[in-house]
Amino acid sequence: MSWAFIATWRMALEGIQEGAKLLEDNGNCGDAVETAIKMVEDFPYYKSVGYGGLPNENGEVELDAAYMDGDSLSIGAVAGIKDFKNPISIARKLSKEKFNCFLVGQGAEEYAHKNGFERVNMLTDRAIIHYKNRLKEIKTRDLTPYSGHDTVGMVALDLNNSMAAGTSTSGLFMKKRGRTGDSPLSGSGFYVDSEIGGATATGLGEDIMKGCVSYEIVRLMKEGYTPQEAADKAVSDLNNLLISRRKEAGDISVVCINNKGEFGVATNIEGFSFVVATDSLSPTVYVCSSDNGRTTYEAASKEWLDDYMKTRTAPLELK
Ligand code: SD4
Repeated sequence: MSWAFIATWRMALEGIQEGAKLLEDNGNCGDAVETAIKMVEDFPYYKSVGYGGLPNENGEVELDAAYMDGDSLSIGAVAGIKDFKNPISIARKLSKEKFNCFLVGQGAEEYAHKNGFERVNMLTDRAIIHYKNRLKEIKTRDLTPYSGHDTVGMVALDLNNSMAAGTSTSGLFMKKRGRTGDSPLSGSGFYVDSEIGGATATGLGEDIMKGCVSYEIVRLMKEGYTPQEAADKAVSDLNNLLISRRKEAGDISVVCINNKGEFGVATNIEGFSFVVATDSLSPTVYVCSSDNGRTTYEAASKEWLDDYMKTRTAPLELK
């Protein structure tokens, strides 16, 4: 019997470390996912998840999150929710509902309020500085507002062979009010089936949604592909399809594990990082490269890791 825990981006490291302890002690995969994602949501220096997430073009932090139980296939999700501390917990609670399990905007906020979830103003002073600086840059240079995006997505397998997946994001910086990406959408931002495996995606939601890439990876694993083969095939097929039909493909990165605890990762960008822990691997950050539809990765160096935290927490000034 094995356990495994995987997540997108370096920002998941502390959460994966905590969740790995739970899984090692025979804890539940859903508790591991929720605990770990809450840690990412609560860390103010991550600009794309939870508290400290960057706002939409109106200066409002609108958050998306989802939770899926791989045993029952129950899904809960929120989109465009404002001023609640832990969207992942609201999504998990919604996954227990038979109806009305994906709520947006005001409806999600009313549900969260009624169920006693903690309210917090999620817009930090640091995010306001990013917002003001970006407004100035957009005026003076021809910048696309849609840069900077690091959704956290996680998949866990516990010692009872149960699996769960979760995502949480503030979506794209400077998005239109109400814009929703792939992260809360089943099959696109995440999918998990305890009898097969699970996957989660990060990148340009508008393009990830065109290929339902997380579901596709799980489907390929069911057909017998290893997690690494399934991830590479799903990402490179979608990337090539988008290029052939539309001449360009946005960023697409995925991580996945199967129900034996084997993992896979794929990306069409340079520098995608992920974190993985299993019963035979302590929590490790890897950095990926992509070459012709094949993804390779190596453990992040100490310099890379030091630089990551230094740049995230560096003082920020109004331009
Ligand atoms: C979105 N996929 O809202 C999210 C953003 C993201 O890494 O993943 N960033 O489109």
